[in-house]
Amino acid sequence: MREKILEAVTQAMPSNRVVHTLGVEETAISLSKNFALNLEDVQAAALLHDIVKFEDKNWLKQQILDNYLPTDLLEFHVELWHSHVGAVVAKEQFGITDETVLNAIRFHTTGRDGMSALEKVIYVADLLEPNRQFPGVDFLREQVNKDFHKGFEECVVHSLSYLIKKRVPIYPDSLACYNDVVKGRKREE
Ligand code: DGI
Ligand code: FE
Ligand code: FE
Repeated sequence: MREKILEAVTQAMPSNRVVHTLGVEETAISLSKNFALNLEDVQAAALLHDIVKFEDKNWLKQQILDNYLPTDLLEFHVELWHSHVGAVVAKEQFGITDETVLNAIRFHTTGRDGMSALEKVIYVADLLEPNRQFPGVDFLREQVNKDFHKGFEECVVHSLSYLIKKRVPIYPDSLACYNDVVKGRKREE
């Protein structure tokens, strides 16, 4: 299964983004040691998370409409579309039926209220995989390695602060994710 997915990933994106995807896999596997997660689930979610990121904008839009995905996505930046459409493709083209894996793909860009352990692992791995470089990334890596829950909170705060600084509209799930973490809930089990 991993080989089949990896071949599709290689076809679907430029080589630097394949490197990003493999970095997410490696980081997600390492982070998953904080939880009792199934290795194949972690690999499938990590390798497929950006599977449609480089598809045409109109195709993505059509997938949102055809599959009854939340249409409010269309009022937000196109960057938010690939995660929801990616979950559909993971199910239809790769036969992934486990909702935990599909949700990790679906919510990897925004997060959401009440994220599962796998959702958090993929969200954090996407932000902190070894090829990511931005001011503060090493601090976030340290935090996550010291205490995953605290580190996850720092990652969410970083992402929201970045969006606010850029003054881009924030999707409701991103806000719900932020509110959830600052309320200090731990519902990943
Ligand atoms: O696909 P990747 O580049 O690996 O990373 P991603 O899927 O986490 O994020 C893609 C982009 O989406 C990233 O630049 C931040 C942006 N983003 C995340 N949440 C929101 C958002 N953009 C807007 N406008 N609103 C959001 O709520
Ligand atoms: Fe993504
Ligand atoms: Fe990614």
